[in-house]
Amino acid sequence: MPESSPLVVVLMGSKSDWDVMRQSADVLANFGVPHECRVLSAHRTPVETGEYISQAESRGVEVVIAAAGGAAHLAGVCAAHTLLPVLGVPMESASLKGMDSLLSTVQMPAGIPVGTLAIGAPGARNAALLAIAILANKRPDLREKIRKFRDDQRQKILKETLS
Ligand code: RP5
Repeated sequence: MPESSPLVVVLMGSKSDWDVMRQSADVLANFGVPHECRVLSAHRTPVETGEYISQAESRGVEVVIAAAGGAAHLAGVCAAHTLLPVLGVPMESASLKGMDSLLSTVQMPAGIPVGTLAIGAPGARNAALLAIAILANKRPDLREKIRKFRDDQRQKILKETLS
């Protein structure tokens, strides 16, 4: 996967988020979408986060995925620094099971939207699928891949047997 011209960036507040967020990367890779994964924190690297996200559009990036846990401000800070669509993934936290992350990510003030996905792994996978759906608006090949993905998923469910 070429890392030089990513269409999607997958950011996370800590390397401790990577076990979950690699699922976003895996989905993007399966669809053949060039992407870049980085650890950047709204709190621990605020200046670098602002610089990185401010330059994303000029690098050809079209969608930002941002995951964080606890006082999860990364997606909101990214949205404040770019006109690109930002998809937020709340990470499950030890103390509050991700409810803190969910509320911190979803409760954006009107005017600066973050499209917030589910807590944890389902959110990681769906953020990638939603990013792909956004890209697919102008890429018929990607739309066909989504159609095949949905059909494969449907067939798998229909073939399930219970013993
Ligand atoms: C957030 O704090 C990260 O996104 C992570 O989910 C959480 C804990 O980070 P670590 O203390 O594990 O680095 O910024």
